[in-house]
Amino acid sequence: MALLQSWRWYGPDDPVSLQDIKQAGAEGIVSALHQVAHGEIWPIEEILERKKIIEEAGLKWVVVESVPVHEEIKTKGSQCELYLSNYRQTLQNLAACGLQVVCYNFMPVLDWTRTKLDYVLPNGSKALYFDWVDLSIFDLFILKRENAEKDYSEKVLLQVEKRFNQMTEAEVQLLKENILMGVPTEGGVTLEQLTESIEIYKKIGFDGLRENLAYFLQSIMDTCQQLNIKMTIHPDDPPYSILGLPRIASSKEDLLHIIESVDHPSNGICLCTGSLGANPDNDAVEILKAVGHRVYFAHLRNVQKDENGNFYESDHLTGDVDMAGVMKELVAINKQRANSIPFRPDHGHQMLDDLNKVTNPGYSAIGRLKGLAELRGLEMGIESMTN
Ligand code: CS2
Ligand code: MN
Repeated sequence: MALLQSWRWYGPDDPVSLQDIKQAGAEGIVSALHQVAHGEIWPIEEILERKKIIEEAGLKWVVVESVPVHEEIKTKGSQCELYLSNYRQTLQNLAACGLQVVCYNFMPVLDWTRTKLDYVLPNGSKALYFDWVDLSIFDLFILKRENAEKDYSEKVLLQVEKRFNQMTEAEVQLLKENILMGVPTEGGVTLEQLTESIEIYKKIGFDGLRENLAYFLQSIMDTCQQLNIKMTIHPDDPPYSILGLPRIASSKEDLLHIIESVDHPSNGICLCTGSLGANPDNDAVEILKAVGHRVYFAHLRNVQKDENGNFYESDHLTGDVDMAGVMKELVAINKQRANSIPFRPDHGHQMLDDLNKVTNPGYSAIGRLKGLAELRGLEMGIESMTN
């Protein structure tokens, strides 16, 4: 039984069509109702409508990514119980429609963060990029966070002023937009909201956020058990604290803590090799070996870091992540499962015709098609060596 080749589809407004996805060779669709405001209950009719569109194209909706966790839950605010009950209801509605693998993240305020969305590679294709100096420019001069300089190395601080002074106003604006941007169809946050959240999370801290995640998981586990739903937490991206915000899903130790703190088979992990790979201390193969029994979904992509910790998203098979090692392990884990583990090429380069199109950052068609093709070849190669 092979892994389940999947593809993220943002819904009918996605510039990449279901037909394109079929041509790319994926069978499974990863999708979400991005139109529903965070924290609201997903109506059954809308879930069924999305499902129908996917199935009419001859594909299958296999993972829900994401059912966003409302900030009131992450911060355990006064409305926490209301949003927990909404979350449970959404899970019930999803299960009623046959959807049983759910991805989510527990990153404060921001989802993934990059400083540049069009980093040009030597071959002319474009990739997403994270640069510490650019992040510190945002932090020190745009957000103007109190004591922010304490969080950056001397090397970064030596460059920050000079680079900032050389930037045009449009470049500053773009940097700001890139960092504040959320999931494309869900909208981002404002500087004011971010500053407010940073204050709230300062009080919560690392331990507090861990406790809030455990509380969230405990309060949904019975529902998940009844419905046979597998929750999969997406690792922090990048996998370290930024802008003074705590991060609790960044390392092997974090992920082990998460699955042990609420020790239940429904409390699972989405293995995102690209997210984890951005931290030099993380070894994706070792992490997969440690938590593999709880991995129900995988995002396969690669990153290339430089000596200062900046990174760009590299080709799927080449970069700092040992993708062959990950695939070997994933194939072995998959063999012990009743259902194939779905994986998707997480992000791809903007390349060929897509360079002239408006695409969702990281989610253009051709780069992901290439990624998926390479990954399935890798899987097939590994299978043929081990059989
Ligand atoms: C995705 C995330 O684009 C990506 O990097 O992996 O946006 C992911 O969907 C969320 O973090 C999961 O909640
Ligand atoms: Mn991912």
